[in-house]
Amino acid sequence: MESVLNKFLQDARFGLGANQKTTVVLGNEAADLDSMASAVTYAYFLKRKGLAENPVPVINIPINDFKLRTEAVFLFKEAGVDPANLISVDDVDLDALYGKGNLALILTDHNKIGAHQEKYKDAVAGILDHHADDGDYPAGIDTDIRPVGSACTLVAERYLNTGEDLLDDSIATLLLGTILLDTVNLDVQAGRVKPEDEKAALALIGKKGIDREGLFEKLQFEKFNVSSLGSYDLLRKDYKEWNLGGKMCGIGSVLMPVSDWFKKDRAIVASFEKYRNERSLDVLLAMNAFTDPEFTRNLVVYVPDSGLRKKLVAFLENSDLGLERLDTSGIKDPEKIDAYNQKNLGISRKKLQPMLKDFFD
Ligand SMILES: [Mn+2]
Repeated sequence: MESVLNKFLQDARFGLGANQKTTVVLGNEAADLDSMASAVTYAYFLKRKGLAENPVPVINIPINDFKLRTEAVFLFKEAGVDPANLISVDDVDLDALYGKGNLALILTDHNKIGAHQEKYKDAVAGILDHHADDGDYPAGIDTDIRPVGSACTLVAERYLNTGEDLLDDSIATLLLGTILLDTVNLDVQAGRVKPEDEKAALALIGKKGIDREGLFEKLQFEKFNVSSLGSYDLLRKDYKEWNLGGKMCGIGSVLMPVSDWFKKDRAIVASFEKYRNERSLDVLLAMNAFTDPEFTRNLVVYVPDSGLRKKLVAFLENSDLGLERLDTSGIKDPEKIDAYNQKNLGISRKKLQPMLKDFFD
């Protein structure tokens, strides 16, 4: 499938400049699939319908972070869109556009502009969203804020109502895939789906003959498929850090067995050191969780300071975590890192953090 969206995105990028009116269609700062797919498909709709001046869809994260959203990488490719064509917030000079009075913003998948973009608030000209209405936008603008399961449902309705001629396989795949993922395949038990989502999704399936179950299963799989990511990206995909009693402590949550990770990256100690050094951490942990076939947790502890390492390891080994040492002999510099199977499955990052705080205090 070669998508019409590629040419649209290339033209939009080519036409970027501060001296012409630009309608930036912007998803939220978490930039999940819904934010990205709704911005791209809605901007294209506005363009083809002549409903906005020079609409440009913008992904609200650095483009380097796009690959961490593995389900989005999959769905855009499945829809025939080359991810290299996507326009990120780093590609657009919002300050310059705003400064020249040439910026109009249409928000999708959020209705309160992100903290970093608050200075452009009075440029918000339209909103398409399914979150609770904060009412924090200019009065009198065009909004459609309804509590449906996916912002893509609101976009799909527009195509189905007044733009069916524009609804090709690519756009239908992006919209349907996102609606299915957001509503857990329209499952009422999951509590996300609303009648509007079901109506839009079934209309897309009926018109385009898309394999609903196949698409949903692939999306669910790809969401948790981190095999394409290197150690650096695995660590940062779902990462949190804290200052605990004066020590900087970071914990990455990684959806992969430590044994697989060691096989994938034999220089994993160097990867941990690079990540730790960049963030000036004293302690870098990885909490690995996976189902194989039973739910399992592993823990990796990396502390370069040998005195601190000795104390922390003793604390963790004597805690309720239920740690069993894992073999590190297959990797480079195995003596510099500690890896465990964590038998107490009830201790997640949320629970480990206060335990560490007590230790460092
Ligand atoms: Mn959403």
